[in-house]
Order: sequence, then C-alpha cells, then structure tokens
Amino acid sequence: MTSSTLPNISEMICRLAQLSELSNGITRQFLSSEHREANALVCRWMEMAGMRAHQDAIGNIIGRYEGLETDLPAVMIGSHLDTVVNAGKFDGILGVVVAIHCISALYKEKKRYRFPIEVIGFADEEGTRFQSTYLGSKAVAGTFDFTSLGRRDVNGTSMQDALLSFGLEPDKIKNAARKPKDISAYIEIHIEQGPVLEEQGIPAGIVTEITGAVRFQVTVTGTAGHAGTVPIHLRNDALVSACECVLMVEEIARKHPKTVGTVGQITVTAGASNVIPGETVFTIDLRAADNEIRHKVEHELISEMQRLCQKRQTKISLKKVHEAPSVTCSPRIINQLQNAFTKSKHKPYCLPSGAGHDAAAMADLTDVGMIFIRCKEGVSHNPAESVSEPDIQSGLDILLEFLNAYD
Ligand code: HGY
Ligand code: MN
Ligand code: MN
Repeated sequence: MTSSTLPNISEMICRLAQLSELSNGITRQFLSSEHREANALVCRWMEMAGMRAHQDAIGNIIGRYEGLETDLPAVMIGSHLDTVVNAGKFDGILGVVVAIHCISALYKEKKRYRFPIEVIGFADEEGTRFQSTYLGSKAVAGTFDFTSLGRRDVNGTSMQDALLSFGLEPDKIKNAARKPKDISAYIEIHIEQGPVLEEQGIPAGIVTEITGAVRFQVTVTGTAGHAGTVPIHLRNDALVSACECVLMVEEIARKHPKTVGTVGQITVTAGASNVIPGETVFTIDLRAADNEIRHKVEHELISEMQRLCQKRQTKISLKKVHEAPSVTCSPRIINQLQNAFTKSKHKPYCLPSGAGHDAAAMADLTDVGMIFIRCKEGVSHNPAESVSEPDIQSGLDILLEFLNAYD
C-alpha cells in the first residue's frame, strides 16, 4: 500500500506522542500495548513511503527500500521508538520519522541508489521496563543477552512472558541478528539532549563518540523499627544510610572531570511514616567517556558506600544491571558526514555524546555514525523537549546528502 498521504514529520511526532500509558504525558514501554500500536502505525508509514515493512523477533519495526543492485549490503538508518517515563516527544522518535521521510522523498522522485536502505524503529533503547538497555539493537547486532529474559518489571512480569504475550517467541530472538555482510553502515539521527549545538548556534552536529555507562541497582538493608520508641543512636536506618550513599554518588562524580553520576530512582520497601526504614533500593547511573576513569570511579564509589554503611551498621548490596563501554563512531562515516554537512551548507561540527544510543550497540555489527539535532536549551528526558522544524529539515537534508554520496 503506498500513497502520498504520509503525514509530515511534526504530525508523525504528535501522533506517536499520543501512544502513551499516561493520560497527560508520554511513556511508551517495551512490549506494551502502546509499543504494539506504535509499531503498527510506523509500519503503515513505512509502506506509504514505498518500503516493505516487518516486525522482527524482538519487536523492532523494519522497513526496506530496495536498491538497484540486489546483492549489496544495506545502509540502515533509524533510532528507537520506546521512551523514558514522562518523556519528551523527540528522543528516539525523531530519528525514525526523519528516516521514513528520507525514503519517502526518494520514492516520490522514483530515485533508488545502488544499495538498499533499511529504516529501523528499535523496540527498547531506554531500558525503562526491565532496566536493560539496547535490547532491540543488541538483538540486531547479535549481542542480545539471553539471561535478561528472566528480568522482571515492577509488576513482576518477566521479559520472557512479556515477549510471549506480545506474540513473540523468545527463542526466535536469535533470528533478529543481522550478518555484518548484510549491513554496511548504521546512521542515527537523534536530538543532542545537551546544550552544545545551541551554544554554537548551529542546527546539527556529527557525533565522534558515545560515552560508556554502568548502571547498578543498590539495596541498603537496616533494621525496621518503631518511629516513636527507638532512640536515634540505636537505629540502623536504611533510608538515611542510602541517602548518605546518594550524596556520595554526587560527591565522587564531581571530583572527576567529565564524569557524571545520577540516582534516578529510590524506593523505601514497605515504607510507612511511623516505621524506621528497614530496606531502601536505589539506582546508580555512572558515565565517563574514558573507560579507565569510569572503572576507577566505580570502584572508588563502591568502597566509599561500603564504608558509609559499615559506619551505620547497615548492609549494602549492588547488582550491576547494565554496562556499555564508550564507543567511537566510524572515521569513514564521520568523514562522509562531514562532506554531507558541507554540501548542505552546514558547518561540520563534531562533538561527543554524553547520552547512550542504539548506535553504541550497533557498533558491534557495523560502522556507525550519528547526526545530532539541536534541541531547545539541551533539555531532554523531559516533556519540555523541543526541536525547531527548520532544524529537523536540516537533519533531513544532511541525511539525504549523505545517502546521495555514500560509498
Ligand atoms: O540513558 C541514555 O543515555 C539514553 O537516553 N538511553
Ligand atoms: Mn533517552
Ligand atoms: Mn534516545
């Protein structure tokens, strides 16, 4: 089914923003009913743009636009369709809809390159539901960790069961893996999620590297007790102990340049206002571009938190739930992106990415490159996320220039 009634990019972004588990915000999680609706919508748009579309074994949605030579490897372009909790409209989604419009422009001109192009909407980049990121891109790259099938969401549903209820077969995930000979490059358009392009006064930039990250789930255990009867000096308060650890995350990250540490979630299990907390669980997200520094900071933080808990006679246990090394983008792709920037009259400005992206996982399969698009005040992972239409158009122009000259 093909037709020229493809919605424009802004309309697509607004349509996808409505597919949310929240009535007044955007949250679209892996293998949710909203994920299913988003895949169906994107599949229709891909077909309208002249592609053959299908959903793969992990729930990615993939469109293919054939080239003039059938046996050449494809260039894959896209990003992710899942979101964080209470997200902005553009993180991930922008890269998918711009890629679809790229193909639609070629299709309208009846233009094909020698090589095929595939557009992909990854199923889970954020890891919001199961605390494990890049599930869609790792499946495509052939690096999916099958032990993560046992991970459970906040309702206790395992990834295995969530896949089955979505109509997918976990033991078929290996079929989503692509061969290096079939994909010659992966290019991702994504909002910068930082203030640099706005500071430079330019609409787009070229990513040089993607910062590595490590994530922990930390449990601090103390002694639950009566808030009215236990004197302060006799308490093992798991929440106060956890709070000292949370402040230590910030203190240690501040000490090391180009290192950031974040505690995004904290829960007091069985919390009540008149109960001294017996157990607190919180997350740590630690990032530094330099892998050595990140490992050093990680060990320093763990020993400091152990010292703090010992002092309060509480117990601390850590579970590493995600680790991704820093990834450098392909010099071959960066060079061709620089040419595409120049040809489309943009300054080929290079910058690193503090955020993680599917391109980091796809680097295990093929050469990767990223085009960053300016976003207002660098705000992201926030409903205030905003991108201007002219800047989106710049991204589309640059991507088309890149494909025109790709070799
Ligand atoms: O957390 C990140 O860097 C990305 O948004 N998943
Ligand atoms: Mn994100
Ligand atoms: Mn993203």
